[in-house]
Amino acid sequence: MDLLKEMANAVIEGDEEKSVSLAKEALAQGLDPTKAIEKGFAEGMKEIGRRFEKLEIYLPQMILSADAMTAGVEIFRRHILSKEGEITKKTVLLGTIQGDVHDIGKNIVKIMLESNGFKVYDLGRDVPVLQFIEKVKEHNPDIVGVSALMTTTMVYMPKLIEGLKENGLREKVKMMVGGAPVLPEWAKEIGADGYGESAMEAVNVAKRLVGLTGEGK
Ligand code: HCB
Repeated sequence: MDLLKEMANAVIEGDEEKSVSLAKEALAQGLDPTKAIEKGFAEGMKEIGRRFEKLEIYLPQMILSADAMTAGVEIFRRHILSKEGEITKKTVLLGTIQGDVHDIGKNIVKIMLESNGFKVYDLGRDVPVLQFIEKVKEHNPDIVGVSALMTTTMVYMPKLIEGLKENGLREKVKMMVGGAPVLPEWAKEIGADGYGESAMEAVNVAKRLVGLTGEGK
């Protein structure tokens, strides 16, 4: 079986040990970490999402899969950060929005931003709108990157934008949004400056927003 498929299966089976050893094998084979995460582990996680939706699996299995993916991604994180490139001095305040504990995607975005020279202030998950606003005042970032994985929590994104406006901060920062249920049209509708479908796209968008390249939606 090809390695990427094996990685997806390790996540589907919730096999943390296997995820870790396959991540190490992928690095030994010289596989690009971004590709390995997106085409390997993340594909397994998509399948878990489908099975959960069809009630073929339940929460405990989803937790095991999440743990397996997190453990595998950690191997890549250590590898990527050990080769950190040039620092851009641009900063991103990153977090998963209020009411939402999904942070696997946000953590991947963080790794990719850091490995592309951004300094990231990671607020974690289930971050209240008010805390985002306070942290913008404290860190004065170039970009606020927000993640939401649920239709019930993505509604806090426009509330955050409103809150930034009310505090006179909206013009000072760029807003980037993402997460599985977030679509580019919706990002536009709520007045975000950028949308990332994947972590790599988020990096391109972030670069565009701070004037480093011309790419990204
Ligand atoms: Co969760 N869950 N879950 N879950 N979960 C989802 C999200 C559902 C869609 C599953 C389903 O029903 N089909 C669903 C949400 C439905 C909705 O929209 N309302 C759901 C539900 C309902 C729940 C609970 C409520 C279940 C329950 O308790 N009954 C509960 C939520 C509790 C809460 O948040 N208050 C829950 C819990 C969990 C865990 C804890 C078991 C686990 C999360 C572990 C963790 O994150 N530490 C989990 C997981 C793993 C999932 C699925 C299976 C996978 C999510 C994931 O990690 N994807 C998900 C199914 C799905 O999404 N299809 C399911 C992989 C990452 C890599 O993709 O999209 O997050 P990503 O990130 C990408 C991309 O979007 C982009 O870059 C990333 C990398 O390429 N990106 C950004 C992400 N953020 C960005 C920000 C930017 O600014 C830019 C780009």
